[in-house]
Amino acid sequence: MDKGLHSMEGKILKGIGGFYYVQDRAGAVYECKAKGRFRLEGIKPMPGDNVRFSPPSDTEGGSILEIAPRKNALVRPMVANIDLLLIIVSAGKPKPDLGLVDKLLLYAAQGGIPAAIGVSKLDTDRGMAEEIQREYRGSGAPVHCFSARDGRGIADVAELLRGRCVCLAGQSAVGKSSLLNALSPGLCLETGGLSKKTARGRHTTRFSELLPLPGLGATVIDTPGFSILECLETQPEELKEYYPEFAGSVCRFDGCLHWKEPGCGVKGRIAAGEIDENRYTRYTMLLEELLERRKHQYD
Ligand SMILES: Nc1nc2c(ncn2[C@@H]2O[C@H](COP(=O)(O)OP(=O)(O)OP(=O)(O)O)[C@@H](O)[C@H]2O)c(=O)[nH]1
Ligand SMILES: [Mg+2]
Ligand SMILES: [Zn+2]
Repeated sequence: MDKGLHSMEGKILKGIGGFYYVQDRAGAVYECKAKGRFRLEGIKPMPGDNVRFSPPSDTEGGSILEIAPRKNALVRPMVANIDLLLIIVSAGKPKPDLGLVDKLLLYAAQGGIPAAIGVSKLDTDRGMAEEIQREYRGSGAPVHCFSARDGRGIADVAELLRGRCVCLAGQSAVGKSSLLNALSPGLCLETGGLSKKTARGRHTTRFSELLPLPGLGATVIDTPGFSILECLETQPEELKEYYPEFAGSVCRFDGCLHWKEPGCGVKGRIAAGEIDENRYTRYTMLLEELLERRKHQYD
C-alpha cells in the first residue's frame, strides 16, 4: 500500500508495445507499464483512460495502479471517455458523404457520446456549407462551418473543443488534420491531397493517440474515422429514435417506421418543410439496409 503515497492522477495519451504514456494535470508525460493484475482481470488500459499511477523513479519504472470507470469507449479508434465526436464533412472536395455523417451520428448516440458536425472548406463552396447546415438543423447536433485555409469559423470550433476530449471522424481528406493545425499550429500534423488514399496504411495504426491542445485545455484524437462504422448494431424499429427531428410526429399506426405506411405524420411534416427531405430519404435508405441485413440473418 506504500505505493499509494507516491501515486499521481493522469490520463493515458497512447499505448505502444506494452508501455503507456500518461499525462498528469500539469502536462508532464510519464512512461508506465500496466500492473499484471489488469491482464489477469481482462482489463486493457486504453487511451483516454483516467488512471492513478506511480511515476518512474531511479529504481523502479512507472506503473499504472488503477483505472477509473469509463463513461464510454470506442473500439476503433480505441479510446475511452470521449466528450464529443466531431464529425467533419467537406463543403467542397471530397464530395460530402452525408450518409456517413448520419451513421456517425447514430454511432455517437448509441455510445452515449455528444456529437457535433464540422463543415470544412467553407472557402470552396459556401452554398454547399449552408445546405448541409440546413439538412442537420433538426438533428440535435450543432453544425459549425469553417475554413482551415482562410480561418473563418475556426474560433467557434475552438470554443466547441475547449476543455473537452474530442474524437474527430470523417472521410479521408476532408481536412481533419488541417483543422487541428489551424487550432494549434505547433502540432504540425501532416496533411495531404485527395490522392492520399494510397497512404492509408499509415493511418490505420492499432494505437490511437490523444493529442493535447494546450491553449484550449483540450485533447483530440485525429483519425481516419470511417473504420469505426463496422459495429453499427441497430434494430430497424429503433432507428427512428435517433432522428430527433421526427419526434412529435403523429402517425396513423403505432410503431410506424415512417417508411411506406399510409397516414405517416413524418411525411406530412416533410411536405410542410418541417423535416429535411434529404435527411429523411437517407433515413429510409439506412432503414432498408438494416431490414435487409436482418432478413439475411435468418436465411
Ligand atoms: N480549400 C481548402 N482546402 C483545405 C482546407 N482544409 C484542408 N484542405 C486541404 O484538403 C486536403 C486534405 O487535408 P487533410 O487535413 O490532410 O485531411 P484529413 O481529413 O486529415 O485526411 P486523412 O488524414 O487522410 O483522413 C489538403 O490538401 C488540405 O490542404 C480548407 O479549409 N480549404
Ligand atoms: Mg489527417
Ligand atoms: Zn410515420
